Amino acid sequence: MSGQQRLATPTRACIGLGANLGDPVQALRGAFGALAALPDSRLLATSRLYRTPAWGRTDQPDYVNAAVLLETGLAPQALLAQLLAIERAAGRLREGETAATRWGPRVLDLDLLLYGDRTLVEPGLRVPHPHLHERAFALVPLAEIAAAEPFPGHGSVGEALCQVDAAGVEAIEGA
Ligand code: A4P
Ligand code: MG
Repeated sequence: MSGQQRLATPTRACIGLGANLGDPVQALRGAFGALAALPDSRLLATSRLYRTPAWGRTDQPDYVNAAVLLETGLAPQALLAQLLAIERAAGRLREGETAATRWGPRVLDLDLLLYGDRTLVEPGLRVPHPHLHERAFALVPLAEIAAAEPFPGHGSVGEALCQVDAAGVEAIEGA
């Protein structure tokens, strides 16, 4: 990891992790390691792992979700490319490669939830993540490590969490 590295313009970025196929706990632990090894970046905090009911499409297994807070010198698109590469390395098959469906089951999903206090609408990238404000499975782990982070349009992460129903989102003991 690049703990000693000095970043020219570091930004605090929040990443959401999710999995509900294969061995989700192992997939998320592996992803923590991969995120800690990102170039020009430093891992500031990792949340506990949470078991969460499937959101969006409920005809699929429960998910395991978590969140990470990074300090990074990577630009948003470069960071997203790194996240997609980690997903691919974990065996994530994207649409066009399989019958993966929107909000369908996956071995590893990494979402760029927040990038500092920036709002971005670019091809293939929207920040804050467009569904973050309505997803307890993302907000509960994120608030554990980054409650005070700004969430454009919603105050802070902690304030956004107060607006959702977090029933069924439970930390996994010992994970
Ligand atoms: N993309 C745009 N903005 C972003 C961003 N901020 N972060 C683009 C990450 N990706 C972003 O991603 C499709 C494309 O979105 C990417 O290639 C990237 O260019 P995807 O992961 O295949 O997304 P999707 O399934 O088509 O839809 P969506 O809404 O993006 O899926 P999510 O948000 O990944 O949600 N229930 C529980 N309990 N826990 C979960 O983790 N996850 C999902 C999938 C559904 N239900 C869930 C969970
Ligand atoms: Mg995703």
